[in-house]
Amino acid sequence: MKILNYINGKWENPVSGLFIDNIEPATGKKYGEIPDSDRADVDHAAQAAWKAFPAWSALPAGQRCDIMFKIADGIEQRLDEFAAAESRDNGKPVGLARVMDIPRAIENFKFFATAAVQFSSESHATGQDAINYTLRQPAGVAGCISPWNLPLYLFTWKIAPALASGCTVVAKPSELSPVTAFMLSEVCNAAGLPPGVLNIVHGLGHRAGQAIIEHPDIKTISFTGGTVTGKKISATAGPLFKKLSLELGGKNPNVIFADADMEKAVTTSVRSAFTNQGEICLCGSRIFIQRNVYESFRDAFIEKTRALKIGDPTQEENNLGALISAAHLEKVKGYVALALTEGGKILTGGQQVNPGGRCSEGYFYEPTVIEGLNDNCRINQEEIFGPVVTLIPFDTEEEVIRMANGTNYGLSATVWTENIGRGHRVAAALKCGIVWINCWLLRDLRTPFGGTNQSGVGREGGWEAMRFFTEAKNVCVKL
Ligand code: TXE
Repeated sequence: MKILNYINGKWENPVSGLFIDNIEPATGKKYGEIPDSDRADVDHAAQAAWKAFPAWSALPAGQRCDIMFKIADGIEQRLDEFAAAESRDNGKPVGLARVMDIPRAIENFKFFATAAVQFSSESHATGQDAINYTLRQPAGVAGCISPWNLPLYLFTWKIAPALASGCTVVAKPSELSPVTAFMLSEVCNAAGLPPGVLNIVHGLGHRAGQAIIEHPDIKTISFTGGTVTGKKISATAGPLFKKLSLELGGKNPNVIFADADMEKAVTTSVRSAFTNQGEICLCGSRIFIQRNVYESFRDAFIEKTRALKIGDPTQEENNLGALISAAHLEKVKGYVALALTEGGKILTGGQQVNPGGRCSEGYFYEPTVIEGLNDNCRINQEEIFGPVVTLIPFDTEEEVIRMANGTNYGLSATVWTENIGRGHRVAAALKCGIVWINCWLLRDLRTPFGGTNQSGVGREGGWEAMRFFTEAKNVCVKL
């Protein structure tokens, strides 16, 4: 399957004529090729985006809204095809792609289609002398770069608000999961999105991605990916005075107090630990359990973890599919080996899985639970981004807040308690951008989304996103 760049409403080979292999995680085998784009392709895309900008930004919001609803409908009509493609490209179970990834991509377009027509700004009367009004004008051409873990979900989470605000876009999906982005270009074209409004350039991060960050005419950048890459992007974009949104990694605490509803806490904690093979920046990878319920929670958690099925992502009964790449599998294996040297004890998992048949050379790894590590060892400080969690006992609220806040990250946290006062108090004390109390990944797209410290800069979602893709201008009129 050879996919092409989508620039100025046309599908094109990369200028270099070079392509990269696309590997299927479940089989470890090549199944397609993607453009190895470079600066020349990004420049072509930026020119197309600037040419399309005047008309798109001047289009009445209601017409932008209509086209975005057509795009949402276009994805919906091909939902099963998109789900199968996402599963094959990422390794996740097809059932998960069908109920989570693709429906959320559809919702992203519908939600921001309505934002386009609701978005407004403020005015300020200065006594009897003057009236100020704030214009929120589209920023211009936006660069959107997204990762491989939730490919279409996160790709559209940036593109939708950019288009809704009147920006045009140069977007690059991850080279590890490019197929649904290519399919999106087909849907956008069929929905009548004008040429050049959305341009999709495929390729490697250090080449095509870096070219987007460096491009002098792409001044607004929205990135989701690893913290290490986020640092590189910041270093490049800073001196160029670009407007930057960074959604990066996490090492999220999941805090279980003794008074929690244990059945719900255990069931949801298994989900927050292992959904999408643990490859979600919001996964609860450090589970803190109050000491007097530690053993009962641990035993129930292990039992439910062992019931999870790992294997061929095309088989509906499997809960976990393959990790994204051979390199990532080695990274996860490396961290489990490190855990043992740091004094950890593996309670379940810890082995690579060979499902046999067509998947015998795929990248499968057991859901793994480790105890006996202190809170500041590397395993409890660094993002593993795989199906690996640690269990850590605690005694007091103060102690668990200190440990939960004890990493360089600050993305999300989960708190399980039936004491509402404690829930609010702990949520206020946790240093992160998102706290779930007695739930996980319950999402309202109007809410601010993002992290603190090394989990990122800025917020996505709702008006946060619309304001990111627009520039505020105050106009003061003397009365
Ligand atoms: O992501 P990268 P990777 C974490 C997770 C993972 C680690 C690395 O810990 O193991 O990041 O994953 C593009 N200029 N998360 O390497 O490199 C790249 O092509 C511009 C958490 O896959 O961050 C891809 O499109 N772009 C994260 C995107 O950046 C560059 C989800 C992400 O790739 C670039 C994914 C550059 N110099 C990984 N280098 C989350 N927060 O959900 C790379 N890219």
